[in-house]
Amino acid sequence: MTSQRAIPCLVFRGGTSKGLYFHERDLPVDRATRDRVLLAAMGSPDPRQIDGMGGAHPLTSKVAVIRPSRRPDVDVDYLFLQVWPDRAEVSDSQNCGNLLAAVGHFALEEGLVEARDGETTVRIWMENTNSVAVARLETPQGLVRYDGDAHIDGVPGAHAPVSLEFLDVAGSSCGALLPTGQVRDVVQGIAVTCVDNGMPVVCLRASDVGLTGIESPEEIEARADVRERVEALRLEAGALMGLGDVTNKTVPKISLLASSEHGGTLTTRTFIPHRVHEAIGVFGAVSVATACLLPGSVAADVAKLTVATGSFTLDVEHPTGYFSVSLDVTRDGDEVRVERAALLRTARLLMRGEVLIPGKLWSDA
Ligand code: NQM
Repeated sequence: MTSQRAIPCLVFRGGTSKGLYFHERDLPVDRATRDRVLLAAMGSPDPRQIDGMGGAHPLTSKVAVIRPSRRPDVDVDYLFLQVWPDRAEVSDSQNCGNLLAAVGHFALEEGLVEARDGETTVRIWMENTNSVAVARLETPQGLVRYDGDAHIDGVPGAHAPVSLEFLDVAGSSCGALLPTGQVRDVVQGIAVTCVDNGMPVVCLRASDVGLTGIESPEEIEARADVRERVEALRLEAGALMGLGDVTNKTVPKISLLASSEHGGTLTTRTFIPHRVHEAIGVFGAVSVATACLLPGSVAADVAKLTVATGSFTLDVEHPTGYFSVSLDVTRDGDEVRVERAALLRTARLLMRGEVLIPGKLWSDA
């Protein structure tokens, strides 16, 4: 007899993040109970998450909840939940393209989708943003392959690639690619471009908050003046973007832009929203890359891009390297449409088993 409750769970690194992956059927149906259970599984609220599986950073305190889909042409539904390390909060207000990178692997490992010999395509409904992602994985002899030659910046070594493709993520959280209706706004006296191509992001020049844009995340986090300024700007921009009071939301992200340091399109330092990302999120990178293609945007100014229509690969630099985003762009007058976004990630199954939580958290419900 144990006072703990065991919940089946897989742990994956997805892209540059790490999280717990659950079948929806294994979690409480009641939302408040589910959130209590996930907080306990991660060890929140506690900045060190010492009594749980969380890694004391938002990038390693993430959850994916997966179920077979009832939608036509979709294999599985994926709900992303951000478990705050230091607050008793679980948020579904954003999507996560990094955990998404391992959703296809989970579906195959758990028998939700049958692997083909060679390559398997998994179609994923992203519940946070009501949009579809297509993941393509290597599956020689019907087995998920993890080893390989693909490297992504922010992750040591090389692994099997997973390609991700999105056909329509514009405005998926805010309702429009340009949520304020303008390509440029002034917020707290600073020129910004608010964009949502899968992730609500506010783009501004790093120099406008007193940075060069190539500081390390630690250096930026040490600057209380910058953190306060960015948060004040975020609260105002969030309301302008139609997201309401974003005090307890993880969106919008704030991406500080500067000219490319290593030959890429431009360089970024991104608040997610209170810590500074060691790299950049997947949809964060797609949104910043998209902003670079919008004439008149702050990002286009920084990137100094002359944009036409067609297919582009933009290299978004970040603190640990760069993130390449391929975009297919069409244009109707001044209106730019991103018809397709594609990128490469890697993912790895780290553990399968059961996560244990104090039993009374669930049975008391
Ligand atoms: O933007 C961090 C991450 C993310 C989210 C964040 C992400 C995305 O790197 O799609 O992947 O911005 O909260 O996991």
